[in-house]
Amino acid sequence: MREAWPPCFPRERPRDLDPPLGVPGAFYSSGLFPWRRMLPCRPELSARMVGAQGQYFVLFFLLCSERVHDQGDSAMKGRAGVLILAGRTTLLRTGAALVVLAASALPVGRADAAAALTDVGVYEGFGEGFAMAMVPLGGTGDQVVLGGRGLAVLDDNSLKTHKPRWSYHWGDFAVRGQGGDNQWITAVEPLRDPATGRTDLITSTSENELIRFDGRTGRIVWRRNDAFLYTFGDRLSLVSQGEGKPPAIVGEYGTTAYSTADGSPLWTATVPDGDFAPGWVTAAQLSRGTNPGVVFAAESDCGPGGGPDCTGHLFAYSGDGKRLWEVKPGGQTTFMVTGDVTGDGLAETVAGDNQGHVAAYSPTGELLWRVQAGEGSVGAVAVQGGRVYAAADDNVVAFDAAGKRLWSQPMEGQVTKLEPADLGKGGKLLAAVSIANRVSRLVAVDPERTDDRRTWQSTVYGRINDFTVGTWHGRRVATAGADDAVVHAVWADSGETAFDYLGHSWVTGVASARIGRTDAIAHTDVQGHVVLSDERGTELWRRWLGGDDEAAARDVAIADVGRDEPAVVAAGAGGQGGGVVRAYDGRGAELWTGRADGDILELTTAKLTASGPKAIIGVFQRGGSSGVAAFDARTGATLWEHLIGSAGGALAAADADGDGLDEIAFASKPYPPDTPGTFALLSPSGDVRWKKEDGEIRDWLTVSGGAVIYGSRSNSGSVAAVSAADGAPRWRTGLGSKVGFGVLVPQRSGVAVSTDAGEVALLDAATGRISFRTRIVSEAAIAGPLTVLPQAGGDPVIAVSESGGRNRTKVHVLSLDGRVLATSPRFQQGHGIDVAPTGGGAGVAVGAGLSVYSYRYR
Ligand SMILES: [Ca+2]
Ligand SMILES: [Ca+2]
Repeated sequence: MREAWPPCFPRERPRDLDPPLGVPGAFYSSGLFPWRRMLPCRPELSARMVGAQGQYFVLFFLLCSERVHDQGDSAMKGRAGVLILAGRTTLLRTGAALVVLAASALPVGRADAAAALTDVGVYEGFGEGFAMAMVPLGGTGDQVVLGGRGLAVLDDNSLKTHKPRWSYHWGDFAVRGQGGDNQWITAVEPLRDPATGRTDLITSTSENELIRFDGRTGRIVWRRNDAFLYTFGDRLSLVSQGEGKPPAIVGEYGTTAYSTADGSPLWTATVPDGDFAPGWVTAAQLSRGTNPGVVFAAESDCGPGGGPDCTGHLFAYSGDGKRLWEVKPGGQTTFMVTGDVTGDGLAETVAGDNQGHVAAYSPTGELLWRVQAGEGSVGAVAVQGGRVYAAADDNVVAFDAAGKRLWSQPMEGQVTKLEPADLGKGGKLLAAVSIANRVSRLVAVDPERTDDRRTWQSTVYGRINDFTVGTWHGRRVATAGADDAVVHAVWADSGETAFDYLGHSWVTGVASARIGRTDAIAHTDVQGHVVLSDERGTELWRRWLGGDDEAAARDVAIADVGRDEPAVVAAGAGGQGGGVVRAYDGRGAELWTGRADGDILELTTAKLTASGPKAIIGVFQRGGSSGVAAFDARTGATLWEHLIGSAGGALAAADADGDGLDEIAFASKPYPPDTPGTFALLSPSGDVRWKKEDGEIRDWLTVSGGAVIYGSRSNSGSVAAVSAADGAPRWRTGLGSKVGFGVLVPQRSGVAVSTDAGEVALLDAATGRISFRTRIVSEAAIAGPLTVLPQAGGDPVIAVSESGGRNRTKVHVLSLDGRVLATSPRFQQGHGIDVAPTGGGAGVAVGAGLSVYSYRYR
């Protein structure tokens, strides 16, 4: 029983809120973010705005979480009073009286020691790849490091099972609210320790952390949480400290070098006097021997766009912290690299600016040359084999060591990353090119060719954040992390797909059934993926539901489609404003595809004919309208489709009049606000039996005993019932806060509901009388989606997930008389989105944030 996505998400979500990095600079010139002023023209600008990222993701999350509970509902107005949740204190205001209760004084259910919910497994999500590395970390085989919303080390087995070799999330933080799916690994740098022979990982994070992980086990060697480095897109450097000494760490926007041995600060560079902020930072071989240097770029605050008079500083330090030189390059630095241009073994500093210039400086800071690469901002610079390559105006331009222009290669879009790369026959340069919103390409360039120097291109439906080149099964491979939440690996010589790995994004729906000999869990995500896994989280198969870059999967059901075994039926946005519903067999083979005239938000099944399997029913939405579509379960053919409501929608199907066929209850939300929503009952043939339009917000529906029962957001949250015959009101029971989820409990002729006040209640379906009311959540979380687990030889139990935004959550199992029988051991990350019984009622699967967790109940 789940609420559909609200109208604002994601179809009507503003395009510039697309998560996370494929964002045009315009979004950042909105005045929200101070960082933009330092970075007016960088094409990879958004990738570098940690401050912006933080705010941005909060925004994104809020949109996402609306499915579970509307933000701003923390104060819940009602007829009887106002319940305000503020920290650990609850203010209960009734009439003129204000009663203050400590949260700990509220009754909270206690788990029964005889029963338990135990961890079975998790299908882990890591979100978008921000930082990629390929490095052997121990053990056998090649490995890929995925730095996203967490860290995953992937090997050959990971491609078969989806299980990382090891992984890290922030879930073990002691601070509530840091749930792990709103934090990012921003850079990954392998560190080989000659003393132990071990390769570890130095990582920076969006939480101002530097963390050193043991590469073999993932154990944290050390962590510091005050390293203010803004290194999105993998911009950390290691600086040699001389023979026998561990290297130092420097990273962009930082001026401090940290020890790789223990994370301690070693030295801090002084930014030039005036209103300058540090930006680019990179290690550089500026002198002979084992003590190289670090080059910093600092920019003045010139406001948006920079302007021709705006200038910054380039300045260099020795690796042990002594100031070497400083220059004012003119223009505002938009990219900087160091590398040997002249062939003498020492590094030149090459910087691009917002006026299209590229300048090269000697290891001692003298200007060698300054040339024009284009009219617009220089988006990327690379140094390789005595040449300088610069990206500007959608071209890559090559210069020789003296700054003479050699050639210009059109790239079809903005180059967001350009690096030297050993691609074998593929060439020597690899570029990420942004083609359109959510479409980019990985492009191999061979500088030695004479006509079109692009040897291959590989398209990604997302923005490429980072890429790296390494070896996989003895062959060169390029792996890219992108905001489609997939790690794309292509063979470096041909550009053909080597493999991909689903980093995974927001879970949107969970369903479960025994398919073949497996207790399988199907789930969908907001990027359009449909995944079948076992209870341990081992991936059996995954498919992409979508047909273009707008694809999103919203819901999944397991249904009888007239074959020997049930099918996985998933639905969502199919692109170009249309919706798609697709059935797969137990091995992932596509059985049929159905289409709807809008994004399909939610699925159920309904018996519409006397014989044959139940039809597949979906709520679909197009613009500000929504409706119901019925599909033949054998073929996917549309049986009927009615656009009858305003946006959004909730759905339930059951035989309300006792004739053996199912009626379909439908409710849409008042949208825009103050526009009436629709509440209707449809006959099996899709005709409207009755329909009313009012301002009541119905979060979920169910049908029982000739009544349509729903959770209402009005009257401070109530559960109400109307007659299925004519829609006439039957009963209404106030619960004092939003009743976000509800599920039928046929064994008690009741409906179990969960509330934003953290309660689970069971109401009689005929009268609305409350038979129990149990508080399960003692902190700021709310009670989330719930389901009924059948128990062999006895009453079923109710499983409910807490659902507290970024607060970490648990799963509870309650008896039908409201006793808490068991509580899950694991704190999940993020918010509970959907639950499904597994193993014939022996367990429960919970979609929460980026991951799907599985528990067994005994
Ligand atoms: Ca040189
Ligand atoms: Ca009926």
